[in-house]
Amino acid sequence: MEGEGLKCIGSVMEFLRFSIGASTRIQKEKGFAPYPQPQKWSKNNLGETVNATPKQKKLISLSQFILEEQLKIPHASGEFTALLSHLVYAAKIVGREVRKAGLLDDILGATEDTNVQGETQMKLDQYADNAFNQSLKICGHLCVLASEEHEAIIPIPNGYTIGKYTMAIDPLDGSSNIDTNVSIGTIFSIHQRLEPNSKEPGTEKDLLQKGHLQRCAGYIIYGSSTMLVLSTGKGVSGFTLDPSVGEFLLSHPDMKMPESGDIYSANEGNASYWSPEVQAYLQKIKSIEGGKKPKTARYIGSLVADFHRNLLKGGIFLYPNDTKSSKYPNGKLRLLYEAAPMAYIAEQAGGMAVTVKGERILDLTPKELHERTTLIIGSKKEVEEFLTFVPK
Ligand code: AHM
Ligand code: MG
Repeated sequence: MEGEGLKCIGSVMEFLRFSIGASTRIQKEKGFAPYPQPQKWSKNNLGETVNATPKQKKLISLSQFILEEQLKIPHASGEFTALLSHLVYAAKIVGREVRKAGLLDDILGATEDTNVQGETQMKLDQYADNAFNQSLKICGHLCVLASEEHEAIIPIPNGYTIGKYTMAIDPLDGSSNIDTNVSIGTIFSIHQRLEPNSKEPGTEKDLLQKGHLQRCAGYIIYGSSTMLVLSTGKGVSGFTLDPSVGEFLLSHPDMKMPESGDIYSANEGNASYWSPEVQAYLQKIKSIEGGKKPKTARYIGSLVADFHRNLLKGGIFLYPNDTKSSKYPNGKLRLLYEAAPMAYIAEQAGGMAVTVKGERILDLTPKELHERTTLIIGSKKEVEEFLTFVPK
């Protein structure tokens, strides 16, 4: 028995020796080695000997990035940095649920509730709304909160610190795509309250400020990876969630939207209900007259995903008003927590965002929390071309 055991250990050792030897041979043949290689040295243009081993990309986490940004602002209190970390915490929780949605019984599908706009609430809509609310309203840095899912403002609960910022949020944008594993997102907009030193609860007035006064705006896209794109008014940065460390890492520094682009995104099923000007514009960009190349249509139906693609590739997104239903005489998208934050990102990345009448989105003052607007947003040259169709 003992002899058998030893024989068995012997063959395992032999097998391991063979496998390691074989894998080392294969790796050598393929040009890479199983163990760290000795450092390579070369001469730089000053004739000095330097380490020529390829550098690992410097990975900056969102927290490091925000802290470094904060250091550039004299007397910054760190309040804003802390606020973002509460937002990001909730985003990670929502991202985690979105990732495993198909595996859970109680997360996909519609609830029996409708939101303030009479739209059916999906279970994941409600889940995301709760996650952001729970994390944000007690974080001590907000004086008031607004969400697409709540008719009225969400006050800070009694006993919790009242901060100097306001936040308006669409917890889960692109609801119609939730059940079909298509990219969805979260959009947020942060303003400083009107009286920054006040310790009184914030009001609706604090929220209803022009888009260009936003202190920060951004979105999280739950796509093939989870990404956070934000701007604090000094350009746009994109962070990708590394699930292995649970951190958003700077993957897209200083994002710029191409000046022009070949993509147009609109729900063209509504085209017959659009104004003659919008129809004429669409005709023009699809025209092949004089050998012109028509633009390419790409429409996901999640603003975050449609916008994100256009931010990277260049193009134009249109959600004009239509006469299809009396529900949306001024367009479907909400000014405060959809159009304005996206417009802020677009402009910070070099793009533009206007209404069908040609007004700059960031100049509009929302009159109510859930006010709707038309939205034409994208690469500068594309939006400028659209503007040539707007009646003077
Ligand atoms: P939601 O906030 O209820 O999800 O609605 C907003 C969404 C946007 O993400 C998207 O651009 C638009 O509605 C799509 O609308 P439609 O289905 O009419 O094309
Ligand atoms: Mg939405």
